[in-house]
Amino acid sequence: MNLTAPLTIALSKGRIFEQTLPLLAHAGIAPLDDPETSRKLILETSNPRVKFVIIRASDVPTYVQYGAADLGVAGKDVLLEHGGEGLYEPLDLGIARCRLMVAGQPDARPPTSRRLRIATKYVRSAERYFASKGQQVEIIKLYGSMELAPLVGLSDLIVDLVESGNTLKANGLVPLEHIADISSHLIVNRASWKMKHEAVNTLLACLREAVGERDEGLNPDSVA
Ligand code: PRT
Ligand code: MG
Repeated sequence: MNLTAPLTIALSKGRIFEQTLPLLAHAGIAPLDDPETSRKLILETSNPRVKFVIIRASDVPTYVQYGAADLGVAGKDVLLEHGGEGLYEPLDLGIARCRLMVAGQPDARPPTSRRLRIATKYVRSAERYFASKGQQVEIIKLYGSMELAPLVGLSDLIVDLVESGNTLKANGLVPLEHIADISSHLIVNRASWKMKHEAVNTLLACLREAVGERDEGLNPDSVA
């Protein structure tokens, strides 16, 4: 793929990196190092005009917002918390799928003398969700292991991502309410979108095609 400008793409290690690679491969872009074994935070790729920066999943929108990366891949959960300022979200990559849910103990009764306590990393999404139901709640911000909170009496409920449901089950919790379906999106810095429009568009078109072909392969009607 011939690009008219250099592009920096922000990615996080783990599932987003692994599931974005096949899509980038469609554009002929492959990393020259494996981020799981290399300590490098900037990775060169098979396209000399493209490099990856490897950062925490929740930092991806910030890097792209400030133009430290032209593009990035971020979960909708992370984008909802970030707010999306300075970003375009032109393509749902349909990867790293899960659901944002309310969960709790199966037998828990709501408190009578205080507001419901919700432990979560997803403060904005949780606030918005309970406000939309007209429910006054107390949100307790955590950075991880939300499943523990109801077990030790820190909160009544949690708001967390659920994929297989195994993590909830292992901790005696059940999914209670569905807030949103989550997948990862391609995000683009607004200035890069204008200044590097041709290069960004070339890559975007290629990724859109890769997503389309993958989803066609998933559609049983398309099987000859
Ligand atoms: O780990 P770190 O704090 O660095 O960041 P992160 O957890 O945000 O990054 P990462 O790589 O774990 O997740 C990146 C993105 O993947 C998230 O922002 C989501 O959009 C998406 N994703 C998809 C998930 C899951 N599935 C998922 N299952 N992110 C996290 N989980 C966790 C979930 O929080 C829970 O603890 O897995 C557990 C539930 O999984 P099940 O299968 O037991 O239900
Ligand atoms: Mg994680």
